[in-house]
Amino acid sequence: MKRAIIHLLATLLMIPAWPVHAEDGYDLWLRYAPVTDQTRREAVGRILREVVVAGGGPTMEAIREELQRAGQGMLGAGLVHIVQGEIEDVSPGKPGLVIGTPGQCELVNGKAIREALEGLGKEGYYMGREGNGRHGPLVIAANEPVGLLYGTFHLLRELQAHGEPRELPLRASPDFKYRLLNHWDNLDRTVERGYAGFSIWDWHRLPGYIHPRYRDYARANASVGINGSVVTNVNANALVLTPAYIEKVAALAGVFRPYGIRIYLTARFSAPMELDGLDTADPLDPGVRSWWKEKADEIYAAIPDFGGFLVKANSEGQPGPQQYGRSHADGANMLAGAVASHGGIVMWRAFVYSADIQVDRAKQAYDEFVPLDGQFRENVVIQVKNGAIDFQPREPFHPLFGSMPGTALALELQITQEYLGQGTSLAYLAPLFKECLDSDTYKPVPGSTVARVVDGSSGGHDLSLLAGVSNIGNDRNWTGHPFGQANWYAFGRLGWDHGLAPEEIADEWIRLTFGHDPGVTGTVKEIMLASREAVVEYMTPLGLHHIMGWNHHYGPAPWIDQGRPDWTSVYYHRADTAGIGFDRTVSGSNALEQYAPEINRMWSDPETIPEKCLLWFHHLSWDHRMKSGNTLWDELCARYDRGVKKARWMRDRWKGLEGAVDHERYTGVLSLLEIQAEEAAWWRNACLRYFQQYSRRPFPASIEPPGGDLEEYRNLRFPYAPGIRPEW
Ligand code: BDP
Repeated sequence: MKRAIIHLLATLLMIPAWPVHAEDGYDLWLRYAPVTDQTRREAVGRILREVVVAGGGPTMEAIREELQRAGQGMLGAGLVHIVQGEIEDVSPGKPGLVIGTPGQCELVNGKAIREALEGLGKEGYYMGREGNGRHGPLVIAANEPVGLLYGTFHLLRELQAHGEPRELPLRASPDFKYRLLNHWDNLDRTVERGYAGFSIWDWHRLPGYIHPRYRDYARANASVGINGSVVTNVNANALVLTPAYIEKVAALAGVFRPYGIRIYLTARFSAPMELDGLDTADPLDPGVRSWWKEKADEIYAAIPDFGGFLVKANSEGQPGPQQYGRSHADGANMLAGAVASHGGIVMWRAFVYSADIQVDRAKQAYDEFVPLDGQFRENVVIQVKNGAIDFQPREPFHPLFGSMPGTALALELQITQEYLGQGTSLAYLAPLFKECLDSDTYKPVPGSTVARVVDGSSGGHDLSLLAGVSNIGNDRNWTGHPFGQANWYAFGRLGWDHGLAPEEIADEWIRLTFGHDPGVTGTVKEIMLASREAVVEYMTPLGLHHIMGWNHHYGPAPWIDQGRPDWTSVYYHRADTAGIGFDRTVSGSNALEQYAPEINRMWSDPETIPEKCLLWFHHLSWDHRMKSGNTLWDELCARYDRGVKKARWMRDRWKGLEGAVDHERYTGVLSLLEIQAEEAAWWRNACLRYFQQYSRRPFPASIEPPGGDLEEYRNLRFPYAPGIRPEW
């Protein structure tokens, strides 16, 4: 009966009574769910019912389409009227929203709006009421159509999350010029470190078949401000540079273009040899140089707005200039020369280390790159991971930030959860991203945060870039774990505005994804905000790092002591009967000298270093006294145990949402949280039992005694774990 009444009401109001399709996550944060609250509905209706989108072209078309889709979803079919043209074309009455550039639209061509657009560049936008009054139509103005697209998505986000734009008038422009997803997708559709199925790029059927997903991918990215996509793995395959693949890439670029997204490729350094039989890939060889120049010309002929190349060279077995006695600068500059006249860039990765060099792995990138500062061409950016080891659950910021003032440095974050529970764990990563962005490098002066080094404001170069290793695959919900979507979302939002707080981003995402029920939003937010720290605690508390499973990186394996030393776990935790941790002070590897003196001083002292990074930099006795009064051993136990309890708490909090969240997502997330709680206990038990062999101390009575059998844990094998690198 109740259902019948709702249905009747919904028909009268012309809104669907329940989603036409199940909440399978495909729509991401662009669900445009029916607005049922009457006041909100009226507010949204006032804006979206009559809209003028001035001017034509593919981006304007995309804007119209999005508004149509949004209006239809939020208000109901047939209730939105979107016209292309000028204000007079709207009938009857006044439009609620006018969108245009000064060149396209009389209404936004006034002095005030033109002034407001100054300094906003190509991508920025202005949003306000006409004449700044309270009742005039809402206006979105920008210098270029792509700015209008961003403004439109901003408005739609506000309407979905809050029913109205909260801040008017508003001027916005992005903090980083390039905001790129890096897909580690292979041409055979496997995804390195991918936990959401196979690659979304259906290379075999491209260019003829354009999967509808490509467009939705572009929409989703544009909606959070992402403006570029590197579609291939950094462990690159030269084949993507052949004519057949260039045609496929061009087809994707065509889908992305209206959404302001440029396409980029990874360049395999040895491609001239592999594809055309050159006998060298030496970057100073004239034949090699013209090969790349011609290759770039060929790509640009097919894709005029091609973004450029991302390169992993002389790292983990990838070819590079050092094979020919040349430097990273020689290699990067050669490629940069090939794309420069087309406006392209080269992103050269600083993720380099070698087992043959007897130097702490954490120091190697700095040692190799700092001497090259100032030698890179203007269209080169050095892409640096957030930390000096490898995307661990917690890392101190990379010492390269602030140390190369003459070079543009990009920040590379990992959205895919290779080291944070992969496809089974809820770990909201905005706090991790922010922790790095907000870290003060003290170089050249206090206040030079990583964000300011990267956005160029503390160094003054304009090539600024934020990269995120994508967590997207062809799973119906894009990211495998439904909460993985929040990390994609947060990455985009921070790329646009690195001042946003993780709480704010979570709040937005939850409203867009689960609606406005305060019981739901509050609980989900609490879970999300606790999640990353929970993962750190049950995996690698107090600055431990790199103690995960071999190759697949799934689960704990602090016992790994065979194979390449810098890929073992014992290399990093250094547990022995005397204590635990990696001494990176002056008495050890002295990695601390790569940081500013202020930091070096503070972190060199176990009493003044933040405890969260303690064992990253110090080897301390098991009886070392912690701030809590505990010994180090007891504290380690307490943290591992707390992490497990937090994971269970997350699961239990979620259980409280039964009935308040749709059944499909409720049960799906619950099963994953059950798995996560079990995995948390696995981590704690395996690590504490392993370390106890060295600490030779009992588990404190305050923790749940770690169960399990160390031998059994050691013998677990996961030969087909997703995302694995089969050749390792
Ligand atoms: C490591 C991954 C490996 C990547 C490498 C990279 O395990 O699969 O190829 O990073 O960033 O964390 O190049």
